[in-house]
Amino acid sequence: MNKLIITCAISGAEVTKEHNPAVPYTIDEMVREARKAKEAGASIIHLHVRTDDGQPTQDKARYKEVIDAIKKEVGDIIIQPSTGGAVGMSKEERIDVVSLHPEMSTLDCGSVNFGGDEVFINSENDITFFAQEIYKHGVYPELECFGKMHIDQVLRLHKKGIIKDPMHFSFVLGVPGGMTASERDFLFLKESIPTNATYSVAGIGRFEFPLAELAIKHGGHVRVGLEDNLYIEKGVLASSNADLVKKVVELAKSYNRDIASVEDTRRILQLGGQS
Ligand code: KMH
Ligand code: ZN
Repeated sequence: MNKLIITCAISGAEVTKEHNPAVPYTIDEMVREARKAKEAGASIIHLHVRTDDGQPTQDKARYKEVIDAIKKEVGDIIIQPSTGGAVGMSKEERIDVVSLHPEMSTLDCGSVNFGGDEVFINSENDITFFAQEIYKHGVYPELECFGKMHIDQVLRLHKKGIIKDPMHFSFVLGVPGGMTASERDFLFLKESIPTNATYSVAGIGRFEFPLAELAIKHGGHVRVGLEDNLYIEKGVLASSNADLVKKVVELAKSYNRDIASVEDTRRILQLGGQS
């Protein structure tokens, strides 16, 4: 089977140290978590930044400081800043980071309820705006889909030439208010994307490892991290992002899947190869 790409979502915008003390806020903490995740097997770091007291921010200068520090201290690793930010941020605020020309970024492909009154808004015009800015800056988007209708949205924008090949999807499942993460859901999404596209999965909370296992079994790729899940097993907090990555590496071994290096990941995703 093809090698397994592991993305680690080290920080997120919603989880805090009150949820799990390992959630990184400061630059040193971000570097620590990125380094340990890479050593454990991650080749992509999905990144949200925070102020030192933990507030989510899309401040470009903060992103630059964190990205530069990770590159200096961790070495070669693909950094994928979020253009999702936190619920309620403006699209101008969210997109600013792509002018730093990161190798990848996320592109959120539709709106989704986040529980209670929270709605993560991505209208069709927003997605078009984000896609145009992302490609203009030579960045490779990971297409975040919280359900089947977001895949349909991607395919419509692909037809119009707004979203380009190669397409790499991320199925983010198990968000309260989004699509669940059963095997049936997973297979439905996997079969809904073009055969020449790649995909990764991100299971939220208790869905993280069951969904990872499905992707490993079916030749897909996996994202784990404290952004998505705080626990290494029921009731036991992960002591770092690396714990979660290591658990995926063990699962991959049981399915005879080797782990993709940073260079393997660039090749598999055709990074830098947008048409
Ligand atoms: N924090 C969520 C509102 C992304 O990174 O692109 C959005 C999110 C998706 O996490
Ligand atoms: Zn994110």
